[in-house]
Order: sequence, then structure tokens, then C-alpha cells
Amino acid sequence: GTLRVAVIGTGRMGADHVRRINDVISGARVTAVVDVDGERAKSVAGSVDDCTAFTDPAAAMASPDVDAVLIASPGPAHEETLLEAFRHDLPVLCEKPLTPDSASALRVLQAEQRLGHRRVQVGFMRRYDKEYMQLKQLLANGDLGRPLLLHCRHRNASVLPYFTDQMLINDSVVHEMDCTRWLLEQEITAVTVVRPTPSANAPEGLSDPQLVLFETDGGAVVDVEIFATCGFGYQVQAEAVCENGTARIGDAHGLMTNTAGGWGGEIAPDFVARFEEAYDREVQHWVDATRRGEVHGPSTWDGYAAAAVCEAGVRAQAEGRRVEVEMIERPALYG
Ligand code: NAD
Ligand code: ISE
Repeated sequence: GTLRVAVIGTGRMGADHVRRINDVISGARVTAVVDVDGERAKSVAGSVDDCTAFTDPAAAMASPDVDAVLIASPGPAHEETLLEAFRHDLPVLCEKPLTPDSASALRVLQAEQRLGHRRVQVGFMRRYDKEYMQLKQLLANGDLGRPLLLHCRHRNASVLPYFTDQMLINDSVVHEMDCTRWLLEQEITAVTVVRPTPSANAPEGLSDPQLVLFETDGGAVVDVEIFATCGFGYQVQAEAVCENGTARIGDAHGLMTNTAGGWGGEIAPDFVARFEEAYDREVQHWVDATRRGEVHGPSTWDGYAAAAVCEAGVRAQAEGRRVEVEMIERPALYG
């Protein structure tokens, strides 16, 4: 039957996922929405047929009208909600990051192992982006040879005023950490962060942009420009430099024009626009797998691994030196 979903956290991402589940994808509908801000929950529930508003995630998960949970609250709230979902043995799509630090990610990983089966898909949506999927396929077929370098640019027009240096790593560069592990099928072993004098346009206290370097256990080096207040739009690019060639994604989308002595195209304003299709594909994939009783996509292990790399990244940033990543061995449940 139709999958009945509780969406927990109805901010920017949560509200967009509610719309997506009800109006865009098939096989699911939203029967409960939860927000600690009760007015927000009520207003989102009011836009959906037969949908109940809650302020307590546990109450929604105990409802007989809920088969699965989509978590879109802020990262620090994820652990408690994930553990409660495990108590009800409910399938979960959890927005990235799994949790904001590796100790809490490890607790979630251990709880899922005690449950004995995978229940979580983590919202690393770039794995569902058409261009990233093409790059993944190209690297996997081996024609380009071994990847030596991955150059990444991650630019946001602006960020919320409470954004911090740590969030540049935990909320933004975490995507490149997952993409590196997924594209190269290698683990990240060390992180270094260097920074120029901050842009005059960056908010007080935010050291923006920064350059984040990863080393991998397969001998590759990855550089990530994170520039969260670039002002001109939302741009995510990646170029793999391999032994026999290079491959690059993220340059242009859609219409290109020649006009008035110039040429050019448009830049997406934000992630909601740039990754719209990826989010649609991600949530459809989760719904389809869940209805078959399966779990695919980025796992709790991937969420934990990214959190471990983030932790090294945050230390590298604070201490101004290269920091090695500390991770447990991959448990059997995650093959
Ligand atoms: P937001 O601040 O717009 O929305 C979060 C909502 O959660 C708010 O309405 C808040 O009141 C509510 N909330 C807070 N604590 C809660 C709790 N314990 N239970 C229920 N609701 C709670 O944030 P956002 O930008 O929508 O981000 C939400 C999540 O999505 C974060 O994990 C973030 O990292 C992730 N995100 C992912 C992407 C992506 O590209 N995949 C983009 C943006 C955000
Ligand atoms: C946000 O949380 C995201 O996940 C976006 O994809 C990222 O580009 C942005 O920097 C983050 O703040």
C-alpha cells in the first residue's frame, strides 16, 4: 500500500520534502508532520489532506498512521529521533548530517546493529544527481585510469546568520566527504584546512572562504573550496584528474545565451533549485525500497564515516594543522 510518512522538522528542507512526497513522487503520502514550533507544524499540516500536526517526534512515531519517518530537523536533533525510530523499528530517511559528531554517530551505528538490520538511508542527495551519477559511472568503468586528484568547488550565495566555521565543515563540506568516499570508493585518512584573509562580505566571525584538503587510503588528494557567502549563486563543481584523462561536472545547466558582446548562462540561486531532481530521485528511491522492505543508498555507516572525517576537519581548522581521521572498522552489517 501507500507508504504513510511522518516528516519531522518542517523548515526549508522538511517543508520541501512534504511537497515532494505529496505532489511529485509516487507511492507515499504525508500523514504526520512534526515541529517543535507548533505553529509551523500546524500550518504545514493544514496544506495536506488527512495530516496530523505534532510537536513531539516520539508521539508521531507512536501513531498507528505512520509507517516511515523522514527526519529534517537540525543535525543536533537527529540522534534522539533516530534512536526513537529504532525503538519502533521504522524505516528512516535522515537528512545529512547523520549527527554532528562522531561519538553520537557511533551511538546510532551501534543501535542499528543491535536492531540487527539496516533501517536508515542518509540524505546525501548528490549520489542521486544526474551529473554525479555520470561521473561515478565513468570512474567505475576504469577508462580514465586511477583518480589522482579531485578538485571541488562548493559555493553558496549566502548562509543563515548563525553559520559558523564548524558548520562550513559539518553542514557544507560533509557533502564532499561523502562524494569522495562514494566516487573513489576510498576512505579519507587525513584533513588539512587553509584559509585566505576572509572576504569582506563574510559575516562577522565567519572565516569564508576556506580550502579543505583530504588525503585518501587509495593515494588520492582532494581539494575543496568552500565559499558560503560568494554572493552570485549556488555552484557545486567537481573535476576528477585521472591517469588517462579528466572529467568535470557542474559547469552549466540549461540555457546558454550570446548577447550584447557577451555569452553566458544562469546560476542556480540555492540548493533547492540546483538539486531539485536529485532530491526527487532520492526520496522516490527511498519510498520504493521501503515499500519492498529494502534499504539502499547512503547508510548509517556512510553517515558515521562522514562524521569521523568532519571531526578531523573541525580539529584541523581549529588547530591549523593536518589531522588524521580516526574511525572504527566497518561492521559486518554494512558489508
Ligand atoms: P531549518 O532550520 O529551515 O528547519 C528545521 C526545522 O526543524 C525548524 O522548523 C525547527 O523548528 C525544527 N526543529 C528543530 N528541532 C526539532 C526537533 N527536535 N524535532 C522536530 N523539529 C525540530 O533547517 P533546514 O535547512 O531545513 O535543515 C534541516 C536538515 O536538512 C538539516 O539536517 C540540514 O543539514 C539538512 N539540509 C540538507 C540539505 C541538502 O542539500 N541535502 C540542504 C539544507 C539542509
Ligand atoms: C546545507 O545544509 C546543505 O546541505 C547544502 O547542500 C549545502 O550546499 C549548504 O552549504 C549547507 O548549508
